[in-house]
Amino acid sequence: MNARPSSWPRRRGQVAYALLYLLIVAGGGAAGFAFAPGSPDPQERSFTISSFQYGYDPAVIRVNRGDTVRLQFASRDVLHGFYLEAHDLDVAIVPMRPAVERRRPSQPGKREIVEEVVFKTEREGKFRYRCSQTCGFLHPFMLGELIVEPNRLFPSSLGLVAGTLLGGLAMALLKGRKP
Ligand SMILES: [Cu+2]
Repeated sequence: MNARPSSWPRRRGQVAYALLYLLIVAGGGAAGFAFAPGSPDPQERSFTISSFQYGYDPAVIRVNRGDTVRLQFASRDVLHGFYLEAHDLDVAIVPMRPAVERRRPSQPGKREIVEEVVFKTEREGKFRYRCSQTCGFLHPFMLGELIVEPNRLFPSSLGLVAGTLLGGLAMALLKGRKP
């Protein structure tokens, strides 16, 4: 009746260690999630995109998924364009004029004059923007990037990494204490 395999207590100890380890890792992830900087709520973000030969300022826009993005445009020199990948958005920017001509590539021929372009970020990822008006020699290199980050996922993964390290450290210490 009392025929437990001799490895049983040791194995139970290993299971306890594994559970403790998982707990620490999960705790790190949860802490990263809870202490994520900034508001988890979608925000309204405004940018003025200044275009010039041959680039954009800012060249990189970072927002979170769910944010409402308001874009205004300016040109410092000649006629430029702003074509944003995957957003059905193409804008013609005339120098010295705050209003731009907005086109939707999905609806050719339809144009509207607007003071700003507003959209909600629904997909995370990197979306390039580029000039759509031939503006000179280096026009093809006139590029920028809209980066839509997932809300709070990044801090959570940092927490997971920290938890994994802490867990490993705790395991090493516990093992070291055993005879
Ligand atoms: Cu250009």
